[in-house]
Order: sequence, then structure tokens, then C-alpha cells
Amino acid sequence: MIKAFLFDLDGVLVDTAVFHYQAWRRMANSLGFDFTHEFNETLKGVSRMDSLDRILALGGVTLTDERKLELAAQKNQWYLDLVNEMTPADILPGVNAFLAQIKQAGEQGQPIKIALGSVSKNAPLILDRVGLSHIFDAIIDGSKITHSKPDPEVFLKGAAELNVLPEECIVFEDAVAGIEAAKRGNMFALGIGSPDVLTQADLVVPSLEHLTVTELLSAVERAQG
Ligand code: G16
Ligand code: MG
Repeated sequence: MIKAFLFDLDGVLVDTAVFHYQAWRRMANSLGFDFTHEFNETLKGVSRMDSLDRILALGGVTLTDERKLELAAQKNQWYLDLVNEMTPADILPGVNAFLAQIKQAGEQGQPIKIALGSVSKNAPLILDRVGLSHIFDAIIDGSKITHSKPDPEVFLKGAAELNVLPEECIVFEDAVAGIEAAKRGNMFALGIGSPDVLTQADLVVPSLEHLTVTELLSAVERAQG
């Protein structure tokens, strides 16, 4: 039985994935190369330093560890300039209504706990900017984990803090690495985006808009037989 929902942050609750893309591209451009939207998909859910390594490898650039730390700090500053402009209006369509449905389900005798599962060290700041800090029963962010997605650590820690089993969780994810993390953690993986990209997901919806908690729980029950 499903007892908890674990939400990714970037690309599921807010669209900071776009800000990461802009800031990393700006950094790549400053080094004399560029990268595509398709390549950017492979960075989603991947930690800051691992993302930097992947981008530098793409550009064929080798740097000292010191220079890499400088670049990561520069990228983060450009990213934060964008994050600091965020307001509750930046919450993605359908999210608030979906969160309200979860609360309603609880009032009607079907309690569902919710956790954040993000590898971002900036997650608490983003939640604060958009006014979502207080809705979670547990928050797992980049400061609490040692392995980024596709390692399941972030979601397993979320389940443990909520005191539920992995198979009692639905993970809401927009990233290939995040879907893999959910599956490796033995959780139901709900992809938010395109089925052509999120091929490993158990179910894919284009966004949280038009998704109802009741329909989702029925779909999971059917899938789990
Ligand atoms: C997010 C993003 C990644 C980003 C990572 C680290 O993960 O999807 O692109 O590299 O956080 O972010 P930061 O540099 O802010 O620590 P998630 O798990 O929220 O999708
Ligand atoms: Mg994401």
C-alpha cells in the first residue's frame, strides 16, 4: 500500500532545471564551447561537481581541482542570481492543487506523508523563495547525502525519515537519473515529462496538472497487481 510521496524539486515542483541549464551553458560558453538540450537531460539530478566533470569532458577541457572549484562556485553564483528572483508564482502548474489533494486525502482517512528528495544544496533556499518550506514531513537535500542520483540514497533516506518502506513510496521525478534512483531503491517511479526520455519510469505524465491522487493510487495498484 502506498503511504508516501517523495518529490524531486528541480523540474517537478519548480522549474529551476532551466536555471541550471542557463548557468552551466554560460560557464561552457566562457570556456569556448556549448552544449545541447539533449546533453542537458543527462545532467538533471546529478550533483554540482559531477555535472561540471561531465561538461568539461564534453568540451575536452582538463583543469586543476582548484580551477574546477572556482568554476563551480561561479556557476552557482549565476544560478543563485536566477533563484533569488523566484517567487511562489514559479511553482509549476498543477503542483499546488495536487498538494491540496494530498491534504484532503489525509482528512478523508487516507494519510499520505510527503518528503523532498533533491540532491541540490540550494534546495532549502529554493523552497523558502517559493513558500514551500513548511509542507514536507521530511526534507532530504544535497547536504544530507553523499551520493547523487542515480544512487537511491536520497530517496531511501526520505523513506527512512518518513518511517515507511521503499515499496510504499511513489517517487515524482523529471530526470533520467532520478527515475533510475527510484527503481534502484525499489520504489514506484512516476515520470514527469516525456515517455520517450523517461523510458525506465513505471508511469509517465506530462505534468502534475490534471493528475489526481485517486487516479494515481489506482494506477499504481493496477501496476503492482
Ligand atoms: C538538482 C539538479 C541538478 C543539479 C543538482 C545539484 O537535483 O537536477 O541539475 O546539478 O541538483 O544542485 P546544486 O548545484 O544546487 O547543489 P534534483 O535532485 O533536485 O533534481
Ligand atoms: Mg529534477
